[in-house]
Parts: sequence; C-alpha cells; structure tokens
Amino acid sequence: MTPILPPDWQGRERDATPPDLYRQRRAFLKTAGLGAIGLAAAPFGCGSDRAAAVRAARPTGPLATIPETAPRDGLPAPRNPAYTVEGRGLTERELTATYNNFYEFDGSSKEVWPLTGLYEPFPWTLRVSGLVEQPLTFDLTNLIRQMPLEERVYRHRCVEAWSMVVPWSGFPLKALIDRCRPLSSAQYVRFVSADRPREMPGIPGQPWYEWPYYEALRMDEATNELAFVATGLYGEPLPKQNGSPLHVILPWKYGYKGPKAVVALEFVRERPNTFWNDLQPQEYGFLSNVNPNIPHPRWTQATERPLGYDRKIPTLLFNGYGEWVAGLYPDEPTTPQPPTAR
Ligand SMILES: Nc1nc2c(c(=O)[nH]1)N[C@H]1C(S)=C(S)[C@@H](COP(=O)(O)O)O[C@H]1N2
Ligand SMILES: [Mo]
Repeated sequence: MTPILPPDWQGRERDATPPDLYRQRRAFLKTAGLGAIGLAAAPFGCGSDRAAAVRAARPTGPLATIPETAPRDGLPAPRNPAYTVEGRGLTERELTATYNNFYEFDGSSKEVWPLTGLYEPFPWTLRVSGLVEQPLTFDLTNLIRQMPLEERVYRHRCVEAWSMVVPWSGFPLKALIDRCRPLSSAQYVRFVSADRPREMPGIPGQPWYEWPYYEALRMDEATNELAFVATGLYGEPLPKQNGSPLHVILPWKYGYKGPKAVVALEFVRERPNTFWNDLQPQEYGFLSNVNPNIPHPRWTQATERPLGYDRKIPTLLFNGYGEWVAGLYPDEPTTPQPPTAR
C-alpha cells in the first residue's frame, strides 16, 4: 500500500528547514571548523563523483541493507509480553524499511535505503565519557553478545504525524547505562551519532546541518524501563536505514529524540543542547513528549497516520505510555494548548 501524504506532514523538511535559513545561522556560528566539515571531509572531490559512488553502491533492495557483519546471536529474541500493542496490527516490514528519517543519508526524501550502500556499521565502538567512574569503550558486537536480547512491540510516533507499530529487538537502555557506571552527579546523558561523511552522503551533501546528530535525555528518562536500545527489527539485525547498528527507542517521545547510529554516550550535569532544538527551538523542544494537546506550530498533533493507511487515528498522550512515564512529567499539559514547542 502506497502511503498518501496529506500536506501537513510533508512539513518539516521542506517548510521548516529551508537551507538558506541554516546557511545564515551557520554563518554566525563561532564553533570553529564546524562549518567546514562537509567540504573538508568530502572524500570524492566533487559532488557528482560522490553521487556516482553512492549510486554505484546501491543495495539491491530495502532489506538487502541488513549488514552481513551484524551479529545474529540471540535473534529472533523472545518477545517481552509486557510490551505489546492492542488494537493495531504490526506495520508491514517493507514499509518500515522504505519510509525512513535518517538525515545523515538524506533529509529531503523518506527513501534513504538506496543511499546506504557505502555505509559499513560493523565493527562499531561505543565511547562512554563524562561523569562516570571511568571512561569506557564497548565493542558493540561483544556488547550485543553479552546482553540478554528481548523483543518489544512499540508504537512509534514521528513529529511529522505518521506512526507505526514495530517489533524492535535489543536491550533496555538502563542495562547499558548501568554498565557505564555514571556518578550520582550525572543529571543528563548525551548521545552523539556517527559522523561518517564518506559513507553517509547526507553529511557532506547537507552542510547546513550541525553534524553529527546529537540528542540528550534526563537520567530519570534514560533509565525508565521503556527506554530501549534497538539492535534488531522484525527478528533480524537492524537494516542500515533503520539506524544500524543501534537506535535508541523512546516510544513516549517523538521519533527524533531517539538517535540512530550512536557512537558516544556522555554523562553530564547540565542540560545539553539537542540537534533539532538548536535548529528550530520554537518547533522542537527538549522534552518532545508525544502530546496531542500541543500542536506543532504548523500542524496538529491530535491525530496521526499509521504507515500503510490513508486515514488518521487519534494520537494518545505520551503515545499511550502514560502508565510508565506520566509521573516523570507533572507539568505535561493534559488539555488543549496553543501551538508551542515542548
Ligand atoms: N542519527 C539520526 N537519528 C535519527 C534520525 C536522523 O535523521 N538521524 N531521525 C529520527 C526520526 S525523525 C525518526 S522518526 C526516527 C526514524 O526511525 P526509523 O527510520 O527506524 O523509522 O529516527 C530518529 N533518529
Ligand atoms: Mo521523526
């Protein structure tokens, strides 16, 4: 079934992130060298050579992007019965693999899978720094082999008002954080995604974004039992476009709060900046809990379109996960509000 997109959620890329705006903003950025990343690191000399290399490496299909080098230990993982979704079927697997937001490959189209051919996620190192007993690095393949993998069926709600229901496999984020041994002074955990301009054509191709992608959570959010590290989808390793080799999943928040292809965790005292909040603070807040009462400045958040359907369904407060997380947010509006960023 081909998704039919109403105009309101064709939104963010085209309307909210005009390249000129970013170029202007970046002209003011004093973060030395950042603005030159795209050019300095572009390996192919010129844009058309790069595009040709990416085209030549095109995967044969949207599921041919599951890395051959990904560990398959523990897959398919046993489903955790505490996390199932009543009343909605699973989204078709092909749809989850062909309709993606992964701006490191391209932010102007959902069809990013054909651009992932040069991306080789394994081997993968996860660096841990900041307010921890001692800085660490994990080899992700070893980590996956040591973690008891489970499958969880979660709702996913993108801020653009499309949604899906999918079985992720992986391990609780808390299990990873416990291994990082953060100090009690850590109030937030910051995530940084991969910065691989040779493999990710959207990085040199869209220099107006502040690569690498960066996100952050309060510690009480990050250690909530819902917060999950997905390394698999539909019983197999994650396809590249879904965030291989690991994708943080926070089902009560808009999708962009969960970074893909994370290479670093940093434990800090002060609230860190985040990628979308820095770009559009009036549209994308730090908390970004799914909330039908708070319209996006340019569209309603009261409804959503499940991938594969051309109709809308109501969006639930905390995406239906209030039982787990409502206590974390005493100030979350529960009645309709004027448009604002949260
Ligand atoms: N590094 C990185 N992480 C990211 C994004 C991105 O562009 N880059 N997009 C986010 C958004 S907006 C969504 S909706 C989900 C999409 O995940 P999926 O492609 O597996 O559905 O990933 C999130 N994590
Ligand atoms: Mo999203």
